[in-house]
Amino acid sequence: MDSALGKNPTGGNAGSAGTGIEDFDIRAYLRLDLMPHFMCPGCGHGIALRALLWAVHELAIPKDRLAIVSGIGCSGRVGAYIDANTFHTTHGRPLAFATGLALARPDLEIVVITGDGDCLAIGGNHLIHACRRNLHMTCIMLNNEIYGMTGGQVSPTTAENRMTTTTPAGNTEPAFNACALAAAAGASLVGRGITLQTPALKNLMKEGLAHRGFSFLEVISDCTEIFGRKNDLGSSPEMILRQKSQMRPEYFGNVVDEPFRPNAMKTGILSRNERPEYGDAYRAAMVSTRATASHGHG
Ligand SMILES: Cc1ncc(C[n+]2csc(CCOP(=O)(O)OP(=O)(O)O)c2C)c(N)n1
Repeated sequence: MDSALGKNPTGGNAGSAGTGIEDFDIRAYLRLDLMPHFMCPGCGHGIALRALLWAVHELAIPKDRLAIVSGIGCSGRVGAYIDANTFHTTHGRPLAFATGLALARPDLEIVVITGDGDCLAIGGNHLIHACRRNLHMTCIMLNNEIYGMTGGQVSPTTAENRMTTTTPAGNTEPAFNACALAAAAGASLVGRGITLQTPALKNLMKEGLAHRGFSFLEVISDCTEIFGRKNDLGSSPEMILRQKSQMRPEYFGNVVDEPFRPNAMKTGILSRNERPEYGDAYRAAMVSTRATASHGHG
């Protein structure tokens, strides 16, 4: 897993690495032998990948302790480019794989990379139970409002009236608010970021990684080539600036309305609910059961 650049800025020891943008070289965290990557020009998933690896760099998480679990989709494919322990699993099931991994290897920092289809459609059941259990992991859902990899079918986050391959007359289904869903299901940290603000997104990911328990982070990530084209949203710079028109950065205050632009979607940490981590509780219960059993047998 050593970097193709021949240096590993994470150093294998937390605290020994540099932690500024000036010494962050994303190439040291990527599998360069897999380049060129498969993402379309303007795809937000690449920006989200950069923010994640920047967060990993600043937290000095050793590559050997980092496990990336991803599902199927353009979002799922992103994980494979990371030079760490990576599992490219089945559609909708990365949280199920990650659950087993987190219980067997509590020493790992587990990051699940999933898409809005992967996480909320076929994988919706796994999401609500992962939120309920509160195992220590960070689930990053890249929301591009569409099934990108399979050619642009409608997803649970596609806004009403939007054009997709399967909604040629416009989408008539209401969209899920993934963050509200995760919070209601019990996720102990919930946040949302946009790819337009990469440093803020990196900071959000740092908070998610540092939080002990299940962190759910939604990243608004543009699909320029399919969703953008089908909905006449313009070039990738136009699309990414559109994020700004709908969302107000946390530092302007999520509560202020006038005269700022409409705050259709809040960003930053949306909810935090500190409670016992499932793996800790499970291991403690096993230890006390074993102690009782061995005591009982003399
Ligand atoms: C069991 C199963 N059903 C369907 C598929 C086809 N499939 C692959 S990716 C995908 C949708 C991915 O969409 P999303 O999670 O939003 O990710 P994106 O590609 O947009 O990043 C589907 C339906 C599959 N691989 N496996």
